[in-house]
Formats: sequence, structure tokens, C-alpha cells
Amino acid sequence: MTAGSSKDAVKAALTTQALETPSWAYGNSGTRFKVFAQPGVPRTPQEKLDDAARVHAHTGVAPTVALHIPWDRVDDYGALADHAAKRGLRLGTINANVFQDDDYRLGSVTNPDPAVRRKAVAHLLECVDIMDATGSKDLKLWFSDGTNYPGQDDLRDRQDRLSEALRTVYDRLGDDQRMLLEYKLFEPAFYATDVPDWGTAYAHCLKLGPKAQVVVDTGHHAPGTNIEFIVATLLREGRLGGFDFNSRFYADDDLMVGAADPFQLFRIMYEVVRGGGLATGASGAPGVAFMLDQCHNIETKIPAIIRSVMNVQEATAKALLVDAEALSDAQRRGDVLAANGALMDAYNTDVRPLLAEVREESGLAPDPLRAYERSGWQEQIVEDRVGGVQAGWGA
Ligand code: LRH
Ligand code: MN
Ligand code: MN
Repeated sequence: MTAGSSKDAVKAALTTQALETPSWAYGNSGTRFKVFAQPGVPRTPQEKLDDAARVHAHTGVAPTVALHIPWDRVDDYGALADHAAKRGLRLGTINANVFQDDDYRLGSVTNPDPAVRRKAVAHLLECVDIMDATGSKDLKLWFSDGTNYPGQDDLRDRQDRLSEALRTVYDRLGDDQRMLLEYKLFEPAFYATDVPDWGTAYAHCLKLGPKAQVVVDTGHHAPGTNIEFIVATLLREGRLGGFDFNSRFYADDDLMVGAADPFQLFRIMYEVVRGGGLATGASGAPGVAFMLDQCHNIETKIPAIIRSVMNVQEATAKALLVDAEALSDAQRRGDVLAANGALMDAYNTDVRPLLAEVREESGLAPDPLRAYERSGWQEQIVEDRVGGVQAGWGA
């Protein structure tokens, strides 16, 4: 699939795109100031899957759900995978969590204390065991590790410790499993984060081997960062493992993807299409994982997730509509305005009717949000579920 293909090819590409929703987006969440509990939120990992199944039922493109351990800890992961399968879902990426334990005050895998490092690595290895049980292919690693004050710890030693931990976990992966390494500029570390940017993540992945890939969380950059350039570069190098999609106005806001800056999302998706990132996933090879990583603190969660899925689809459709021939012709001629115009023409196209057609052709309602509203699910869960769980940040 290349940019600017015929309407039928665009529609076909849209039906093969799959988006992964995060279990934690279905539970309660908040800021450091307040968690606003919502009625009807899931009380168990199973109920999170029940909600995710509604998102997939109405959009048709959200068949997998990312788990976060220990937020989604259960006794029997095989049974959880069965629960998902009965609802037409699969368990997706396993997210490790080495950032909510008192022992990790000075870091997890980069902690100066070897006993703490061993504990962190043991958790990461446990996550690979869980992948074996669930059939998950991707292990996503994000480390809150870093320092708050210059001199607090040795920056180079911390990279060595990180490298050693990653190697141990990488060597434990099965042939069809990947390690997705996520970077984040700052927070909770405020002076130096140990994996602060794509360059650091890429350097570690290169050293580890082909199963180590970089994850771009769209909320993890400094304001003004050209994220699509990072995406283009990682794709060229064959190291773009996936996205954690969300929107940011200020820092790691975790708002709905495409809400703050739909144009940026379009530019990112254009580079994905341009670099063949949609096609690899569709052909069955481990391609770019399109995941959401969001928290819906004040808005109703399931419709917010449906809206987010639709926003990614709209950006993807626009990216696919770019007239590649007109664009490269203008670029070769050095016609700046025509080249920019070719991108903007696609961006300014209203793709909602096209997506409505795609859904109707797959037997879905044209408007997933209206369909969800009419389904009665929201009223049902509010009635049935009392005492929903927090997603995990304060848990
Ligand atoms: C860190 C992060 C990472 C975590 C998730 C809950 O900010 O983006 O992906 O796993 O939030
Ligand atoms: Mn993330
Ligand atoms: Mn984040």
C-alpha cells in the first residue's frame, strides 16, 4: 500500500489496520491531585476486556488489548486469554511496571543497589512468562529511572546497568517475541532520565538485536519536537516497534489521540504510510504496533476510546489519500507550494463518509459512537458494577 492509491485500495488498507487499546484506559484514573471515580468502571481485568470488546464490536479495528502487570495480575493468564477470545479479542502487549514500588525510589534496573536491580529484572522476566501464557508477542518496557539532581548518580554507570538488564531480558525472549523500548523525556525523574529519547532507546536496541524495537509515545517529547521525523528515521532503520498514541498540550497529558493536534497525527501517519509501516503489519510480519496509551479522567471512558480509534483511522485515511505522484513531482521540481499543497489537500479532505462506507461494508454501523450509545451497554455497566478499580497510577 502506497500513499495516494485508489479509493478501493485506501478502503482495503483501512480494514486491515488494527489498533490496540490499553486495559488501564477502561479503569479510573486521574492526576496527582484527584482521581474522579466514574460509575460503571471495571472491577476486574475480565471486565476491562468486556469493555474493550464493545470498542472492537463498534469499530471493527480494535481486536487486541494491552495488559499492564501488576495492574492486571490474575492467577491464570491462559484463562484470561480464553475470556478475551470468547469476546473476539486477543491479549496484546504486556507492559511491565517497575515504577510503583518503594524499592524503586532511586531507580529499578539502573538502581545503584544490585538487589533492587535483581528484583526489577525478575519482574521483567515474569512478564515474559506471562507472554508465554497469553500468546502475547510484545513486551513493552518503560523505565521511570533517572535522577533528580546533578551528581546524584553516575550517568554512565546507569547506562551500563540498563544495558545489562535489557540483555538478560532480551535473551529470554522467544523467537516470535519482541522487546519494545519506550522513551520519555522527563517525569518522574526531573534532571536526567535514563531512557529520555529515541536516540538512547535506538542505541540500546541496536546493541541488543533485531527483536528490540523502539516505541514512540506521542506524549513523551519536548514541545515542538518533530515526531514524524523520528518516525521516518526509525522506520528507515527497521526499528519502529510501535506507538503509544495520545495527545499532549503540555507534558505527558495522556489525552485522546488526535484531540490536541490532528495535523501532527496526520503527519505521523503519512510517514508511517510512506515508510511502509502499515503494510508490514497487514502481511502478518511483526509490524508497527498501533497502541493507545491514554487516561480518560473526566470524560466517559468507552466512548472516549471509540473516539480515539476513529481519530487514528481518520488520520490514516488522510495519509493514504496523499497523491504520491503529485507530491513527488512537485518535490522534484522544487515547487514548494505545490508540494505542501499536495499534503494539505489530503489533510483537508473530509474522510468521515469514506470511513462510514468502510464500516458499512464490514457490516458495522457507520457511526460507532452512536451505535455504542444506542447499545445500552453504558447504562448496563453503571447498574451492574459497583466499586470500579483505579487504573493503577495510585493503586
Ligand atoms: C509512562 C507511560 C508508559 C506506562 C504508561 C502507563 O508515562 O507512557 O507507557 O506504561 O504510561
Ligand atoms: Mn506510554
Ligand atoms: Mn506516558
